[in-house]
Amino acid sequence: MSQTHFDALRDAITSLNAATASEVATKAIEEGIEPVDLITNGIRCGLDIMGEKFSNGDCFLPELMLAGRAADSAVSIIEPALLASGNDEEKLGKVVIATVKDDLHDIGKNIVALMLRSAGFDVVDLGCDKSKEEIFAAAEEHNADIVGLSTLMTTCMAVIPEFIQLLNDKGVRGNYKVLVGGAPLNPKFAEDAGCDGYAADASKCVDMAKQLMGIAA
Ligand code: B12
Repeated sequence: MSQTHFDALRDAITSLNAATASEVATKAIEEGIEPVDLITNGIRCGLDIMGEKFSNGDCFLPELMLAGRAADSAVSIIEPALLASGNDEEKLGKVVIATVKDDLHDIGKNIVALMLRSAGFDVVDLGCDKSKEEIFAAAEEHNADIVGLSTLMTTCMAVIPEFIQLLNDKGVRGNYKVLVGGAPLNPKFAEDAGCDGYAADASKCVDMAKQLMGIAA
């Protein structure tokens, strides 16, 4: 029963146990549970609970780090299954993706990159803590169709309108579609910042990226 796997994965993350998270993910994949559902209903639930505890002062940075590691270990088990179930024939477009400057949160961005690859996009993942200048240079170098920006920190959100401004200043705004996501963002923020799209999770990001490329989702 898939709910049992989701709950077990969530609990492995909230109990900070990377080995159990890997075991549960392995078993679930062997039993044919959808990789995307494991991410949404297991991993993300566990990390949301940890975020809530952190906000309430019921856990601290070391616990968040261990929960992040447990999530990473489950994602690394799920990754091959997700890629194997995807489209590796047709390239739908090139995406340069990064977490913005001063933000080290990369679990969600990595999942987004993975899902885009699985859908058939060519993805250049720059990692985290990347300045608008570094992201712009990579977009130019790789001739990107889409630039994906991620942030989980309210203090880092300003990089997004600044990046759009940089594209305008360079006279290349029309060359790129800018797609953004991460917990503190929302469609209004994205629109006000001058972005082309916002997505709340990795599946919606794939749909939005296809839409931006003029491909039916
Ligand atoms: C794990 C975690 C950490 C780990 C990160 C490990 C890692 N490698 O990423 C560590 C321990 C390093 C960490 C550190 C800190 N953290 Co932290 N962290 C979290 C936590 C618990 C989970 C984040 C996560 O991975 N979620 C799971 C993934 C799957 O979800 P996601 O990231 O939202 O991604 C999905 C969508 O948003 C979307 N998406 C994401 N990116 C993109 C990009 C695009 C283009 C698109 C379209 C979509 C998209 O799709 C993803 C997949 O579906 C959150 C709480 C929370 N509920 O989010 C706090 C949280 C983000 N952290 C927080 C804080 C405060 C910190 C610290 C400042 C703590 C401190 N005192 O030092 C530091 C900051 C370090 C830094 N400079 O970045 C706050 C941020 C508050 C705020 N709004 O600014 C949160 C919200 C906790 C809280 N409730 O207070 N953290």
